[in-house]
Amino acid sequence: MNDKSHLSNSYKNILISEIENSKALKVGLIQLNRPDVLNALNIDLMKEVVEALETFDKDDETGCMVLTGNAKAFAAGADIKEMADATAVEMLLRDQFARWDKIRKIKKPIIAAVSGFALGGGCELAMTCDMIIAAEGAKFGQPEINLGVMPGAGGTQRLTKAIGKARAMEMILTGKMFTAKDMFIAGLITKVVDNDLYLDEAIELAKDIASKPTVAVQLAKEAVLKAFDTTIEAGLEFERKNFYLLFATEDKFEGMKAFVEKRKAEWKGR
Ligand code: DAK
Repeated sequence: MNDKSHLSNSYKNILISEIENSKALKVGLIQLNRPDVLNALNIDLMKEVVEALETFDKDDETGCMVLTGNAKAFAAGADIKEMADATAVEMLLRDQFARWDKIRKIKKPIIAAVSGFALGGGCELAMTCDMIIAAEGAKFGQPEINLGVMPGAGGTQRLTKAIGKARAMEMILTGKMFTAKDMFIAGLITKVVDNDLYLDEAIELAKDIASKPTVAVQLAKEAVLKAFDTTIEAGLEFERKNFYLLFATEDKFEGMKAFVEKRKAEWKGR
């Protein structure tokens, strides 16, 4: 599937581009673009993000995606103005979580490139990605408690699994912001880089991943994510099945043959 024609022209809250990658699949770049409100995640923006991710995911020419904001904010949370008057029933009927859940089904890796604020739903959105590259000035937090609510898009679960109970409790119960370095030490972040390098580094990482054999990348991602919601026994079974499955790909034969023949592998993506 190569039809991305509707991607660039119709969006109002995000910017989309494709980054060429010499001799490898491209990188799909999605930039949150509501700078006046620090990229607050309203319903329309999330709809566009999910649609763009799904389109890149289905596109044969794309190997990896990068999700970013701008220097001041990755995203300062869900749009508070959109939720301020909402009742429980209205929130339930909006069923926004169904859209967030779709991000979990994306097969290709997604890298969050974070600068500035990643708060509340913004921190949760970064955590739905597979890796986070952060500018050293980035600030992470789950400040929902200060609004009389609590994280609702995975914060209590993903954060706790990533950084452990003690630190997750502190973040969620105090609503305080933490630096990129704090979060790196805690294990939430892949790498902290200079403020002006966060996007370049994320794109370089994405290009590297996009140059790997596609099916192996997708099955490996799936197996790592499985570790979040299963026992070690069931997880090992799952890993083993994906491992066997890769022996059915042409890229497995090419990869091992290339090693034996001391040459670079030429991936076919199947
Ligand atoms: N929502 C709406 N507008 C926001 C916003 C937000 N989360 N964050 C900032 N803005 C707006 C401000 O209102 C302001 O707009 P104007 O007044 O100029 O019209 C503009 O962005 C600039 O913000 P500030 O003037 O406040 O900028 P500062 O640099 O002084 O402060 C700040 C930056 C990040 C410290 C501050 O803006 C702030 O505290 N923002 C709120 C952070 C926050 O509480 N975030 C958590 C929101 S609750 C769900 C999924 C997820 C969630 C809920 C449901 N479903 C799927 C159903 C998640 C919930 C949350 O994230």
